[in-house]
Amino acid sequence: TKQERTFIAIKPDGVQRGLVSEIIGRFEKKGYKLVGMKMINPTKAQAEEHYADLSSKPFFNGLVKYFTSGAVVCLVFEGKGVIKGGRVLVGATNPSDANPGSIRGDFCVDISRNLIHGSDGPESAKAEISMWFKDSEITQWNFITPVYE
Ligand code: DAT
Ligand code: MG
Repeated sequence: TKQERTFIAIKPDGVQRGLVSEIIGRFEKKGYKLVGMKMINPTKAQAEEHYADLSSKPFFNGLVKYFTSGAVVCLVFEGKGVIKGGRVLVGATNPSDANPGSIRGDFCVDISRNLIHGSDGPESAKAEISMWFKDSEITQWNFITPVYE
């Protein structure tokens, strides 16, 4: 059966604070399968498209500026329940509400510097993966001993 996929991005503050391996490691150790990974400098147009749903918000310009302020690591993880489970690893949008043990709960304090993006549902996951990755950039590989059926 085809496994669910989600789009995760480590935002510029995550890269600059040396949290790339910590963040990828949490997803890997949970048992999600890394099938896409690249580092980019997002353009303003990409940031605006990625956050298009929020274009009417007062924080939109600041959000786009933040997202384009440095290198971002784009990731695709695959696995059972990975969209919802990935959001649990990420934690609440506002780091003040994020539980300890979550990435935002453990490593940040400011909603406008919250380290990481994770798709919030099946539609956004599909749209975000196809926005940030070409099909040829998703790499197929198999577990010899599956961590789930
Ligand atoms: P999430 O990233 O948890 O999916 P979201 O999709 O509602 O949250 O918003 C996208 C990003 O926008 C979020 O990670 C940080 C920023 N943001 C959201 N609400 C904000 C607010 N009230 N003030 C400043 N930035 C905000
Ligand atoms: Mg969101």
